[in-house]
Amino acid sequence: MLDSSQIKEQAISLGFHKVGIADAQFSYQDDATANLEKWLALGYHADLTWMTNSKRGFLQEYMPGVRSVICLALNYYTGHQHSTSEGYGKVSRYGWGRDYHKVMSQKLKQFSKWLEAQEDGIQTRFCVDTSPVQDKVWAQRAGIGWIAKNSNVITKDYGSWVFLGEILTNIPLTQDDPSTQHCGTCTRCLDACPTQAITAPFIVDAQRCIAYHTIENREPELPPEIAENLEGWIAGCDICQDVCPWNQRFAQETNITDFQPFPENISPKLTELATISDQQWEKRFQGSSLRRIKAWMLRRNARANLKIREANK
Ligand code: B12
Ligand code: SF4
Ligand code: SF4
Repeated sequence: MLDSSQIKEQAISLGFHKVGIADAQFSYQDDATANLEKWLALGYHADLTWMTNSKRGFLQEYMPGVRSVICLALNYYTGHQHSTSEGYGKVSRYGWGRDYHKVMSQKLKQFSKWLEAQEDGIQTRFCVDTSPVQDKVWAQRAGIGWIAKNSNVITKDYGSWVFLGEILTNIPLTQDDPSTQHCGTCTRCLDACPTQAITAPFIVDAQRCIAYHTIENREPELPPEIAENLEGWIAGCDICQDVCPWNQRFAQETNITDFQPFPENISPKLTELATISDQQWEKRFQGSSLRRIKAWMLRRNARANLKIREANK
């Protein structure tokens, strides 16, 4: 039988920064499924209707016969800092470099092929972000890190600057111990969130979150209570991670060159983005995860920042 340690060695040799294994049986109705249902009932998913896919709480529905979940993480921290200069916008770190879905999928695909070649009958399915799978919940169960009060998974080696993915497989494997929680009495992220989107420890309401509004909101204008509190963000928001003591102490520069920022993404000029044409956008964001923010949304986000800065002068 294939050994878990062989699998972990292969993951590290493919360039993953962390790997852990969870037993897929965890997916039967438990706290995480119940929490997801409560979160959805409160409407905290805003317009993200794909979050209601019933498979998300039941892994067996997504991959019948799944026995193990191999969880993987890629460190994306690059050491650059967000601009605080007047007239410049802020892009969250996840969006600085090449699209992480592409970078991680490529590695996951290679890993799956290797795994399937080890023994007859091994089946795999890989996921990163877009599948109806709770990436953070599985990462916590596999010992990668804990779901923190800001709702991100924090690792002891890299802080929360990690992207998460999984390989689901039909083979039984030795599982790791789940991570324990290390937020303690800290509340820095809750206190720092400018829109009070962390409604209680561990719970984020997307309707109040700047990341949701700058990336996912498809309305022509942002709600006033969000627009007034953008603080320069035009693509995502890193505030609740930047203030986290774990990130301040344990972030490490990544060795993945694809995650180094496209130079124009670190401190984009707000007036440039407010008038960016569809053609300019097409050229500028090739291969970037910021493509999810269409040209008109980027113009909207930049204009909202300029408007509030003008009003506050
Ligand atoms: C929907 C989504 C969003 C939404 C909602 C955020 C959220 N916290 O759910 C929005 C658009 C706002 C968002 C923003 C961001 N996202 Co996002 N997002 C997701 C997605 C697709 C699903 C997350 C999910 O399942 N949410 C549902 C809730 C219920 O789950 P949860 O937050 O894990 O909550 C758990 C507990 O906290 C608790 N709990 C939660 N609600 C409740 C309610 C009650 C009553 C109780 C008792 C308990 C409880 O139970 C849950 C399970 O046990 C995942 C990818 C994936 N497929 O998993 C990426 C993902 C979470 N996002 C990611 C990132 C990077 C971000 C941003 C940092 C991007 C940015 N810089 O702008 C921000 C962070 C905002 C924040 N503080 O959470 C990464 C996180 C990596 C990491 N280290 O954790 C993920 C994992 C993508 C990836 N594959 O790497 N995201
Ligand atoms: S990403 Fe920004 S708006 Fe969303 S919870 Fe964190 S600090 Fe609040
Ligand atoms: S800022 Fe404090 S409470 Fe928030 S995630 Fe970090 S350690 Fe946890």
